[in-house]
Amino acid sequence: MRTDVATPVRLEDYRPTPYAISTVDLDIRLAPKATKVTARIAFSRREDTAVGQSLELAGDELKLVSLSLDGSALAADDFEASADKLTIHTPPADPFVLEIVTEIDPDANSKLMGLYRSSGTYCTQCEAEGFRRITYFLDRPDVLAVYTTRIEARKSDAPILLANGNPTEAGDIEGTDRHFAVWHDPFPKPSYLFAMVAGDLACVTDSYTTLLSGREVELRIYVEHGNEGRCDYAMDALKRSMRWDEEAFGREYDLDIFMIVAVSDFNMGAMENKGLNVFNDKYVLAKPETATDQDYAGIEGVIAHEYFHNWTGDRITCRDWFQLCLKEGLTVFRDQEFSSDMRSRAVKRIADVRLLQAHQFPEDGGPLAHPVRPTAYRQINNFYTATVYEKGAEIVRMLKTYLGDEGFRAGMDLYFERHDGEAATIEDFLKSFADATDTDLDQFALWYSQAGTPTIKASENWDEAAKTLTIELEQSCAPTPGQETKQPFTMPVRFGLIGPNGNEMEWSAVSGAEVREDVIVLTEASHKVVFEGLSARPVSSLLRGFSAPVRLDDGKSREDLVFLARHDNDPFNRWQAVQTLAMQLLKRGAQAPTTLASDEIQELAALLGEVSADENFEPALRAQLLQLPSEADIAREIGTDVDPDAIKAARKAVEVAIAGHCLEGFAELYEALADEAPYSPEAAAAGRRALRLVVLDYMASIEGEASARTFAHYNAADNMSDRLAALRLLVHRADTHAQEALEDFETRFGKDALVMDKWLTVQATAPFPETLARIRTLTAHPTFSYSNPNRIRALIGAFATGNQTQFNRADGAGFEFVADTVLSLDKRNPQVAARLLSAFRSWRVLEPGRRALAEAALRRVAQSSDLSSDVQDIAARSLQ
Ligand code: B3K
Ligand code: ZN
Repeated sequence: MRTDVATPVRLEDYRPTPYAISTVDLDIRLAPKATKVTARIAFSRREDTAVGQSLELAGDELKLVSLSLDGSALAADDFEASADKLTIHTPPADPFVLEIVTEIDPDANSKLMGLYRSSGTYCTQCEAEGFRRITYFLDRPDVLAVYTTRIEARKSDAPILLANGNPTEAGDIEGTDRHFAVWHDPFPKPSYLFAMVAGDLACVTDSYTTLLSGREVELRIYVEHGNEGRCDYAMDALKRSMRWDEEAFGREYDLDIFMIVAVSDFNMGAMENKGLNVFNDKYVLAKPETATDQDYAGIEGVIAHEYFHNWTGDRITCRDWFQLCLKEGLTVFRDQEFSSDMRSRAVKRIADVRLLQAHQFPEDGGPLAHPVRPTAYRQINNFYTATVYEKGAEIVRMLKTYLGDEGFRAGMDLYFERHDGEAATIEDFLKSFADATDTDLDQFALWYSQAGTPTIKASENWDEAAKTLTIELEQSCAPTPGQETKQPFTMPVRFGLIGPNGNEMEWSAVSGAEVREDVIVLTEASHKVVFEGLSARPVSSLLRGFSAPVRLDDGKSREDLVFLARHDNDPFNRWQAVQTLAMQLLKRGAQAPTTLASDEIQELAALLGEVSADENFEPALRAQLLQLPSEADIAREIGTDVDPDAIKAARKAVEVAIAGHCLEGFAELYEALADEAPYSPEAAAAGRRALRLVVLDYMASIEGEASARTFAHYNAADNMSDRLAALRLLVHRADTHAQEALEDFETRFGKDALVMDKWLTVQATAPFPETLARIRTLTAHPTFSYSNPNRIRALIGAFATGNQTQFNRADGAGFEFVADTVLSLDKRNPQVAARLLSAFRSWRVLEPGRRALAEAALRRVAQSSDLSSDVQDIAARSLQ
């Protein structure tokens, strides 16, 4: 085991830096292997800093070329420099300028942090700690400064030179083949928001005039030459985002220009650098033949997310990395709301909850659980998690549910007013809401500090004589690493009571908890909420819209669930009722297959048949209602001694039975939904396609039904949603046409790496023992490369997170393969390696044989020498 484990950074140790920085002037002379960076940094001693206190600047793999202070070179004993630190022993008492010259090698930067090259384009990624790979700096989010950036490069290498802010100067350097550009960003920002890009890129332009003050903003999207025709949707999404932020939050854009650059090698989705967002090209490029409806929705969401960071992240940033959810949870909430307004709110909510349950619940229930605002970390890169992002967004949503629309808006307005231009904390955020609405949010704040998914256990008692309904609601939360006991949370439970005729019921009085309109506010471990004056026994609908990120165990009878599935006017809870009915069957099918009675399956099938044909629901919602819980969902619900093969068999049996029961209706629906109109990515058309594909999926589960129709669907497709869905069905059902379709796909799209990622994923997620060997073969395919994060995620990431039976193979070969990949990848790109290793996060829920094999693979990783702190941290915490 590694012994030089990094000491953790702790929230309680936070102190401001002894020196502040007012301005940073960068002069970057680009060359592929030896880029020279001159940083002139203006420091000033803070009032309470003793004169002469040393100044420590962070570095990472840096080479210092020269150093001077106020224009004079420093004597050798005035400072100490290593690759990861520069110390100035006794800085002056008065403000001073330090000029640091470093030399860096963008070509050798395989970590994709700091300045690197992607397909020849120079680009940067500085969040969280990448700026220190460019120059020595106080590289932390609470040091805000005004940046001016001059970039110089050979014209032929990099005709385009970009940085944050507005362009101020550009020109040729006479007598040379070089040119330069200067950019000035007037908004003080932390170093993690610094960015520069240089390369030979194509540019798509547009403009946006702000609603609030009529300012014209130039919009530019930069892509590799040849991709100009794939930017329309991203540009449209950007303009819609800019408008929506003005309308929904009163936030206007602030620079003269907003730029997006799409690069092909990127560790995550995108980055919100001030005025110069850098994107993984997957979230920019789209045309119907190459992008699925899900891709379009992803582009819309990520473009919006990064744009919204301009206010929640850039104008108001985080005091320290513990406050990451301050910008991420809030910005996810904002992008979710944007997409809800652009598309169907109900469908978006279901999709978001599905995502939360699929990614955040397992994290919160396993060894990697951590509070939304953690209190210690060894490697901050490992805290860009579903908990910080998705649960962080749920907390903001709860705040809105609890305080109401007006109270929420008043709190947001006060937050922007008070903290614009600052590096803030969760306390600052909550205080804005508390002050704006005169509400005590101390108990609510526990959502940020207590990890784990709470459970609400609900039980009901109907008193026919008194006509009262008593709902007992008990909350609890299981221990998580470092947190044995939990205090009760404030939980807003949105609800309704549904009468026998399907209508909402009124009551004359309610007691036992605070009830704000249709929200019961839980504050104690247990409440007995009594509704009086009801005309008949209602069926309760609790946690409407998933109003709190909890597990609800309300023990509803099958009869009541079927009633809710038919009558609840909350679309989310309708979906939830169907899911619960299906989950009960699937769980039992996996654990005790012989107890599954066919009449139970028939009941579910009848309900789904009814739902699929109900014209009152939009097609996208019907598609969600028809989709059975995934194998991973079932594993999560079972929670112990999980056998993925048994789950797969049970799911398949239920699916086939439903398909058999509904075959005629499904076939009719499939025909009726065929779209004659040309492809449109807009929500209504996407919804029809989604429903048609769910129905095709069911039909394809029946032996003999599948083949011809699915292959015809593949061949007739005029868009990627249809083509890819059909390809997946053929491959995942080992259809006779599978190989032919795979070859056809490769012939059509072999040169388009983003599309070939889909081809890799389809093969990596095929539920067969041969899959592992195929993946090994595919690692040698020309489209695959260990240096590109998208390729790794598409092939190996998809296998580890999306192939339940094969990653968790009973012989342990899946675990060994992923462990081997993590170890070799760690040397090249630790962030991507650590992310891949977190696929082991639920290893403890497996049955004993698989559990032992997963543990052995994890231990082998943990005990390897020369691990990055990223991988070391995930391995150690996974085993705790
Ligand atoms: N803020 C970036 C994520 C940076 C991740 C650094 N390891 C993208 C986003 O959430 O918008
Ligand atoms: Zn973000």
